[in-house]
Formats: sequence, C-alpha cells, structure tokens
Amino acid sequence: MYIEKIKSPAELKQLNIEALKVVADETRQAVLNRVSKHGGHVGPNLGFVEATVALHYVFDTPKDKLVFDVSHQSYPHKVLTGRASGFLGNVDEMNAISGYSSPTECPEYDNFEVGHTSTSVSLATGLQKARDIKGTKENIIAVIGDGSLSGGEAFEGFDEASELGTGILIVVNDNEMSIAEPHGGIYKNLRDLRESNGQCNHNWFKAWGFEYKYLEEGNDVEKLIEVFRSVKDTNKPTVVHIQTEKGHGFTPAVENKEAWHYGMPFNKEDGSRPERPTTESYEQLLSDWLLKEMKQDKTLVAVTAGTPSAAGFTPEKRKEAGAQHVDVGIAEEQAVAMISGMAKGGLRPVWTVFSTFIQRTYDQIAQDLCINANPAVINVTWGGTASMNDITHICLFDIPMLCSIPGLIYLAPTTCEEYFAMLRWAILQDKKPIAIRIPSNGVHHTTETVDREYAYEAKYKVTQKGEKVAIIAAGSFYQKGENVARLLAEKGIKATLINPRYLNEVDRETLDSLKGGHDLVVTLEDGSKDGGFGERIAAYYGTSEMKVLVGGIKKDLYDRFDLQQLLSDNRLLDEQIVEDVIDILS
Ligand SMILES: Cc1ncc(C[n+]2csc(CCOP(=O)(O)OP(=O)(O)O)c2C)c(N)n1
Repeated sequence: MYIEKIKSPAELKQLNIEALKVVADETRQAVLNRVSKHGGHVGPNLGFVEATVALHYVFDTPKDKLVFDVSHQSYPHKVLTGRASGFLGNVDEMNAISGYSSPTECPEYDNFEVGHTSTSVSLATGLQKARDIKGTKENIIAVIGDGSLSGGEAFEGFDEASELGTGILIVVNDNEMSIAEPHGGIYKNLRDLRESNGQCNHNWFKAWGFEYKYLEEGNDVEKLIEVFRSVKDTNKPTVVHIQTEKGHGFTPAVENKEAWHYGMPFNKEDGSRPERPTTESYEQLLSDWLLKEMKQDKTLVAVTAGTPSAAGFTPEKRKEAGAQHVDVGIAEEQAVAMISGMAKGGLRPVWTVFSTFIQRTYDQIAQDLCINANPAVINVTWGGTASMNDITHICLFDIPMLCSIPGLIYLAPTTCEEYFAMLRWAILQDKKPIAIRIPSNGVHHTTETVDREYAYEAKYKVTQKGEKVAIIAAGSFYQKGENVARLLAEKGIKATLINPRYLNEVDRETLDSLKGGHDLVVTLEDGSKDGGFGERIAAYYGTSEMKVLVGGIKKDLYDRFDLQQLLSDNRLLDEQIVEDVIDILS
C-alpha cells in the first residue's frame, strides 16, 4: 500500500501516473473504511479524492496554501498528509483525527479550522494579501463546492479576490449538489457552463474578472494534473471549475446523494445500516405538522437554508409542500431578511435552522427582522449539549446571541405539546418576531394542559411550589430540573420548580415572589452560561439577599467533547447540582 508509507505529499511527486491512480483508489478505500466504521461525510470526500491527489501532486504544500470550504471534503487531504492512521487504524486512532481541517491537529498542512460554509475564498484572500505584502511567491488555493457558492461570504470573497488582482486559484468543485439540491440563480450559469464545456458566453466567473478553466472529468487524476499544472504560479485571480461526482466510486452514495452526504456507520459491502429503534423526532413531527397546517393556510411558508433536514423536509415532503417551502440555499442571512419581507407581505413564514448556523445572522435578525418588528417565526433546532460537538459546530451560543437582540422573544418549550402550542401561537400572532428553541433532549410528552396563548412579556410558570430553593429550568434542561427536584425531595427539601418558557427577559413578578421563603435560586440552561439566561436572573437579584447558582456551560472552545464529561466538568450532573444546593443551603 502506498498510502501507509506516504508521510508527506512531496512523496507523491516521485510517482508516475499509474501509481497516482492506485494512490487515489487506496485513498478512496481508506475514506470508506473510516466513514463505514466511524461515520462522517461520505459523498463530499469520495467525489474529491482525485482532485486532492492532483492538487498535492502539482502544488507544493505546505509552502503552497490549501484552504478548504466547510472542509468536510478534506479527508483525502488528511490521508495524504500523514494522517492515514485516522482512516486505516482502530477506533481510537480514528477518533484522534477530526472530520474537518484543523491546524490544532496538523499545523503544517491545515490552515484553518473550518466547518461553516462559504468561507474559503475570503480566508484565502487574507493569505493572498499577506503573501503580496511580504513579497513571497506561494500559490494560494481555495477549494469551494457549488453548494457553498450560494453563501454571501463566498460572493464577498470572490469580489475581494478579483479586486486584489494577484494570483489566487479557486477550485470550484461542482458536483451539482449541496446537501440537497442547490438553490439560487447562479446554478443556471453553472449548468450552462457544464453543458457548454465551459464555453458559454455568459460566464459568471469571467464577468467578475477571473481567468477561467473548465474540466468535465473532475474525477480523472491525469486530466486534473494537466489543468492544475496549467494554472500553477498564475499571477491572476483564476477559477478552475471541475465537474465531479458526489459519492464517486461507491454506488449507494452515487444513487442517493442527499442520504449519503453525511452518515452514521454502515456496511460498506452494500451500504446497509444497522437497524435502529424508531423513536419520535422533532424533525418528523414538525414537517408533518407544517404540511398539515399548510393545507389549511396558504400563507404558511416553511423556509430552510441549505439544510432542509433541520425541519424534516425530505425530498418527498419538499415536493408535497410545493411553493409553500422555500430553500434559499446556504444563505442564512438571506433567510432572515426574506422571512422579514414575507411577514411584511402578509405571509406566515417559519424558518428552521440549526443552532450553530444561526450564528451568522446576528445583524439580519437585529436589523432586518427585529427593528422592523415583522412577525416571522424562527425555529432553532439542536441547540444544547446533546448535539453536534465539533469545534466549528458547537450549538451552545444561540441563547446569549438571540437574547441580546432587542425586539425578539425567545421561547423555550419543555415538551412536545408545549412546543406545538407555542409554534401555533407564534405563527398566528402578528406583532413580533418570535424564535423558539426546539427541545434537543428527545421528544418528551406531557398530559398536563399547556397554554395556548402567550404574553409578549415574560411570564414564567411555577410547576411545583416549595420552599428554600427554587429551580428555574429552561427548555431542554427542564427534565433535569425535575430530576434535581425529585432528588432534593428524597433528602427532605421540597424545591419550587419553574418552567420559565421565556429566555429573553426575566419575569420580575415571579422572581420577586420567590424572595419570600427562598434563599437560593438555581437556574439551568442547556447552553453557554456566559451572557445567557441564568446570568440575567443573577443580575436581577444582584443587590438582594437571594443567592443564585447559575447552571450552564462555561464559555470555551470545546472540540469533540464527551457529553457526560462536559456536564460533569460544569457541575451539571443531577447529583452534582443536588450536592451544590445542599452545600449552599447549609
Ligand atoms: C453556514 C452553514 N450552513 C449550513 C451548513 C451545512 N452544510 C454542510 S456541507 C453543506 C453543503 C455544501 O455543499 P457543497 O459546497 O456543494 O459541497 P458538497 O457537500 O456537495 O461537496 C451544508 C449545507 C454549514 N456547514 N454551514
């Protein structure tokens, strides 16, 4: 095997074309070995094997700088830059290698930690400027997928690269797919370019001032080497547009590209996955609910931004929703501004977004939506600790972010029934933008009646009256609050338990009422506690006698954390909270 011996890409340069093809095959098998045992991005990596071999053969990394977009296609690069053990080795060796580009893991060959889309060209323009000012001569190469071109930052990066006017190579990896089908006007031009072998007159990249080359055979090592050689050391902004096949070399991934974008372990002989018990999911419940409601209300529109699965919108459900589903592409900023406009225009838009990806929309939420007070609804999903855990995909910051924006109500339901009641109310009201944090600790049901109407001012719900200690347990951590209350009861302390429902502001009346009969308030939130929900309550009690124990996750750069360890380090295991309460009370 070549790849077991290759310690650096420079060694590729000793090989002839036939040997390079073997390297590509071995790399593909190594990627398959990892994703089938460990899970991870399947299609994006399988389609980019040949391009990676060719890039490393032609260019001279680490002197030349390679910048990946999302970096979910960087597995072949890892195999060829001394990390093959993460693909061929045991589980521990696989765990040691992240699924994204990571300078912490490999400072020599990985230039940036990347996980959100559409950033590679912008990051590369920074390296380009640094090179130009220092007067050095290295190639700067940005890789970007066709799907990621729809993000605004990608446009800004292209704009800057053209303005700089010096050498930069942008490899557009066009596999005709985002996670799902891509959306946006640019895809018409990409299609025309593909169909005309790069020759059509209206060429988006050329119009922007780029030199342009097209390669239809983007999975052919030899042809890729030829085209990359022809642009090596260019002193102009240059695009090489390659057509690749997502999932190349693994039939199940080629046949169902959306399902094989990312996945859990599988049998690589036939692509089958171990049967998993079918449990209820908010994705399925939400999409079913929206589809049913849409039939009664033609103004209801479900919006997604490149991740239709966030709302459970499978290809079949997208088809069923028709014009009442809009996917704006990987363009979260566009989604926010557009739902504001839709609400203004008399529609009832509901945008569903993963917690980590809402981060790039602070200004659109503050300006386009909230200052305008348009009654659009945002569903934030997977917010919390039991969610994605790569450093670039942490879902802990939506509460501090959204709760710092004036004019936005951020609700935290604790059960399925409460969630849909809040969602219905948010959709039907016409005064304010409302965000709702879908619980991320599984689907819990309640037999208690839930409120149908919600006030615009925070109104907490006291669910159990007790004394000495009050637990205010928000959203996904409400069940943790129940557990802590039960454990305290076993120790003879009957705690007050509160479902705050509102994350964005304190309910002064309820907080004041606790001053009689309680010495301690415990707040629990499933997210970063710095700037979060509990700190606001602690600040409210500031000058009073009330003690406040704020329970949440300390702000930090977490990477691939273990959930139990994270909770334990932050003293958020049920027993630890009980211990701390007893300690403070005694
Ligand atoms: C800001 C942001 N939104 C959404 C995502 C989720 N996401 C990861 S990869 C991807 C599709 C990227 O498509 P493309 O660039 O064409 O690469 P491909 O997977 O097809 O190789 C999306 C939507 C993300 N990583 N970042």
